[in-house]
Amino acid sequence: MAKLRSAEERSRDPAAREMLARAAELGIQTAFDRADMMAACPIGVGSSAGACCKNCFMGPCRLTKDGQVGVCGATIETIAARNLARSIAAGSAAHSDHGRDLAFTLLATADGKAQGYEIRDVEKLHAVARKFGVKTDGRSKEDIAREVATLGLSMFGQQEGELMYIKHAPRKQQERWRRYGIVPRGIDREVVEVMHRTHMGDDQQAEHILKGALRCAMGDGWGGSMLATDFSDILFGTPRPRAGRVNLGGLKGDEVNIVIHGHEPTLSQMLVRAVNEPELIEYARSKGARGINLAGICCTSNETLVRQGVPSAGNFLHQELALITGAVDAMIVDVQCIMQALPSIAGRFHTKFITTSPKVVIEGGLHMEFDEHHALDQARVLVRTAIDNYPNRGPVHIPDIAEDVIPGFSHEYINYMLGGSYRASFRPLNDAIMSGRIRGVVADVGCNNPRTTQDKSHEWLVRELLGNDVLVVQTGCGALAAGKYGYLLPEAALEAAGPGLREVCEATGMPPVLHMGSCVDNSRILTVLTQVVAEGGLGEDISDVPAVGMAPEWMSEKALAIGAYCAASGAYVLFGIDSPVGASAEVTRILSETWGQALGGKLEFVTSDEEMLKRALAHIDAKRAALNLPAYDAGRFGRSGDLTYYTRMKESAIAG
Ligand code: SF4
Ligand code: MSK
Repeated sequence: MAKLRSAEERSRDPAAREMLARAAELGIQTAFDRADMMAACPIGVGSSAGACCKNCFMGPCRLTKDGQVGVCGATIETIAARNLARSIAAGSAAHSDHGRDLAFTLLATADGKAQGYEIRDVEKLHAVARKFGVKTDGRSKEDIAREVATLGLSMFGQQEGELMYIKHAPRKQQERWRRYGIVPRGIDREVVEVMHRTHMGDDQQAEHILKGALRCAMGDGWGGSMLATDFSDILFGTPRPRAGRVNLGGLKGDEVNIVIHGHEPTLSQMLVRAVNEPELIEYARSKGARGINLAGICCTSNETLVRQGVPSAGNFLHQELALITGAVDAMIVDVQCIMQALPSIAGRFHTKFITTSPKVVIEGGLHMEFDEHHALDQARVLVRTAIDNYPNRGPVHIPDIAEDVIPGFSHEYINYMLGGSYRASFRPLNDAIMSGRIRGVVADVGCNNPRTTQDKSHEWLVRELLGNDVLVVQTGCGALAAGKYGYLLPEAALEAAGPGLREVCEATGMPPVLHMGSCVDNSRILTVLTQVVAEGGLGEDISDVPAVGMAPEWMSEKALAIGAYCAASGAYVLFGIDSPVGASAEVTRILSETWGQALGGKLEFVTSDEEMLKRALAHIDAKRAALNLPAYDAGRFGRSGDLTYYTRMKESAIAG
């Protein structure tokens, strides 16, 4: 019988531990239980395992012995590379399809056919239009948006040439991409080509297969995801810092709780509007509730947290726990990261579990299909459904645990924040890195995974990085994890940051960890790095910058797509948990050495947090040395600002 872990072993989060105890009391199984009871299939994970191919029906072929090949003769290198490539293609498809839907919504909005939507950020529309080469002078915002949306949509079906975002990357990196043959021609084309190349009897050389995967991932990072971020900002506003709260304590015992979960901001933005309508608030009161409380899970949560400060009920592994509070009157889901276990847990309570995407129907859920042409009316119906369900609530158990957060650091806001309105620029950030006040930058992103302790790696790595004067930027469930432990507040700099980083945070008032948005918003990190390079002093391309990306608790194929496009863009990327290509030393070598030589970036899988930290800091220090920057020395800083003032006061008081 499998050993079940204790609540402490399952999660770092006290709210999750409390809810796991509640789940046990109620006899409800969660992903944490299922992960304990179902050992991960050893074929295909880790260096001591093997590889499994099921790409044709002569198999499935399990390769577990040295030199063994599949029925068709496929080697372990081919199989490991093909499996990774297919995952990257699936992840790229998910992000990019999200972008496509936003392009359709922008087009419908420009045509006046998307009820409730408007072009909120005209400045961003103009910025994107300039990038796309669309004229803006003398034209209405609708006219510009129509052309921008049409061009955006054309990127999906583009067959030849280069995606237009490519030319906005650092020039040297563009040249590397062209030399290595990984510039995406069209978003959909690259996904299709990976699926073709990995079909039985096609591409059978590991490096070549992986080149196709990189090209596909590039179509995500510098295509679908970037477009999703840009178009979301145009429609819903570019994020800027605002107050919010993260964790299950954001649910309210005496209000109608509606939890939105998934990834797309389209419907959730209309729900934000509907829950604030006086008539619906009055209707909720008529049912005995004090009001309506909207809260999020996963990246739909990130989208509304960074734009409107809508509370987040938590990250990926909180989706079941939120339902177990018994306080959720409706959980409304769109796409991605939605566990099939949810309808049956909802069924244990009064909760209505509602699917809304034409692409996602889940057995046992109520399907109310979303159509952006009638979005506001649909949002109102959904809110009414939740309100009508409020009187059916049974006993509730909500942990009294939630942390204040300040999220919303778009690259536009970082630019403004550092330079101020007189001199908006990345210069202060570059200067802080060059002087060594900031040792480097780490992007800690990605999921939770029930095979490890929830949030433990995110929390430990963020704490250690801050203590080492590393500025941390975050997206996705990693950002929500940091929020739960107080790192998304300016005060965290006083408690956790090293002396140099603390000085920078004190001077600007920024938190030492910047929450930049959802999973598709990893494209914002590419933009920040591009602007850092353009600002000067930190090299000629992203690979020169003392920066690292990491996903210590990853689980989704989208994470692999992100890791691949970041590595292609020149970043050193570290993934935790275990390696999906560990069976092939050759594929492991290609991701690190071959990509490193060709692109300046690499992808490595490590199983220990300590090793991840060690490699990240070593990389940052090596990049500093290559740029002839002063070696990192924590002792040089902390002699200015409030801290020094108080330290000197204290020292002089001691000296008498
Ligand atoms: Fe086996 Fe080759 Fe078919 Fe894969 S493609 S299942 S290795 S026979
Ligand atoms: S939601 S992809 S669990 S980060 Fe973007 Fe979280 Fe990973 Fe889904």
